[in-house]
Amino acid sequence: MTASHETQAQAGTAPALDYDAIIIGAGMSGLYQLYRMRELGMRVRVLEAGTGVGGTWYWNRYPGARFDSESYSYSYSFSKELLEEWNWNEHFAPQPETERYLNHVADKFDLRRDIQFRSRVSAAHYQDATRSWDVTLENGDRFRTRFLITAIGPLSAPTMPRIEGVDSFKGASFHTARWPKEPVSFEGKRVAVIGTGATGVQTIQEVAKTAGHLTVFQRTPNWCAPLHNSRIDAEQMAKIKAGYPEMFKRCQETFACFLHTPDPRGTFEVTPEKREAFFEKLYASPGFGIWQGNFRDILTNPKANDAITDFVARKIRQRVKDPVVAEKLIPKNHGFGTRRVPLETKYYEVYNQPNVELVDIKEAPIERITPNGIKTSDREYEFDIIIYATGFDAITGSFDRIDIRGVDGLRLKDKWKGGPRTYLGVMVEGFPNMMMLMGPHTALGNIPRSIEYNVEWVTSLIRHARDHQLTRVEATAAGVASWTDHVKSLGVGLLSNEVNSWMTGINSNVEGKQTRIIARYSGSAPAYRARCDEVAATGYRELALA
Ligand code: NA7
Repeated sequence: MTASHETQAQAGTAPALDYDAIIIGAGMSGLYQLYRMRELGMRVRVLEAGTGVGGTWYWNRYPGARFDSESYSYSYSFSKELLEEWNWNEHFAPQPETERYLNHVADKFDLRRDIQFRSRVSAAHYQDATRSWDVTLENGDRFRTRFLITAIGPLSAPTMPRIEGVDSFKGASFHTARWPKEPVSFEGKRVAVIGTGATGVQTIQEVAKTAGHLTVFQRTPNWCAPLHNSRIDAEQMAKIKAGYPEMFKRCQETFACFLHTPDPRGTFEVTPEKREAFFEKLYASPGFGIWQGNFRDILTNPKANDAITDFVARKIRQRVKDPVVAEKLIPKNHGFGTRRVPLETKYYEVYNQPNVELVDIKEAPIERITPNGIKTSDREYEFDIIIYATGFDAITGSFDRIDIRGVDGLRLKDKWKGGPRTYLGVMVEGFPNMMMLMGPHTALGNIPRSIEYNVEWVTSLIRHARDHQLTRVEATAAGVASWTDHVKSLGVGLLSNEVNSWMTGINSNVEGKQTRIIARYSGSAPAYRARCDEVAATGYRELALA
């Protein structure tokens, strides 16, 4: 709080607001929210921990980082001009291209002048007397704002493994989500990668190209499928541009806003030959089709799931020469698609290379990181570089890392003990004037598509508040209970909710995150939008407005 706030508060006059809205985060959500808030003519500030824009695509600059969704389906769709002028070079763009894109967006719409970099928010406390939020940065600076919009990302709180000795390693070590901006050479180096999720897979296949020796420490293998990336030439890009209206319309209609949507047929409604041919076609096609465009029941019917699981296991056995290594790479504790499917480019072939070794740490657990490398129950390995691809405290983790307190000082972290409770994934009872973008219980799916909808809904709500001179906007207990129950009921019968992963809120490296929760909305994106639209159309009657 500034001195003037205190003086005004003491004098009993209305306390000054520094801003109408503060947005935390300058990733894809934060940038677009800023753009929309400016249209409302509001005083708005984005507080960003990094030194540049891009969020996920700013922090995750590890080798091999790239989209698993088609680049063009990942673009913002709100500006025709932006769509017209931006050319993607690859069907699945690498991180530097996406970071360039988001910088281009920031420049084009002159967004930077309202973004404050190197500004990590440590606390946000609601003051009911003034119907405002006091937002504190790590450096102690404080700002007062009417609305607080969190654009902090579902996968942005990286977690290091809880292994003894992590700080004792004398070589270079990096978490993939905190990768340095300077290039890191693996040429001739002894490199370790811990973690084989979507990030680990992308990292491993890239590092294996140049490392002197690469050792992969795998706790749980994942079911990976080929990405089939390729370049986009000028002619193709022109075609993609001409097809944008249709493509974005399609994304609005599909289940999770991807270009791919479940095949209406059930797995066993076709002959075994047709089924095999369909799986083959999906395996040979680019992107998430094999996961998102498969038979409609593969993620709900265990027998159907077995069929695709068996198919992908056979592929792994064909691709990996050493049958012992192949078996280690085949997941045994979950079926295909029940965790996020990493998309890969010659990932399995990496294990045929003489410079690559797979260590199954379920068989020989890591005991400690030593000054020279990694000690398992089997032996000690020496390394020059250790890469931690150990993931994130997902979905609620980025909220937990900020001291967010609502009415009567209630901590959000305490409110969400046992799992998040939200209204439409956007608001929380007891935390007035706080809106979450890509928060728990929203439709994630193809993230930019969901972001655009989320931002537009929040913008409309704030416009409504402004137009009706409302200064306090809060979810009700009944609204939260009903939405949370709805989200939970949608999760019943989904095989992915019976498996440990970041999608079910599990993180072995975080205290208190060992019990599965329903963290995500798993209904269809069109149904989510219909529900949110209905709330807006009735003048937000389900909210407590004052
Ligand atoms: P993930 O998918 O959570 O993967 C993390 C990996 O790290 C996973 O293989 C973990 O094994 C492994 N891990 C985590 N902690 C340890 C310890 N302590 N010891 C050994 N291995 C460990 O994170 P990603 O970054 O790959 O991907 C997250 C999402 O970002 C991704 O799905 C995309 O949507 C973008 P585990 O499976 O827990 O046994």
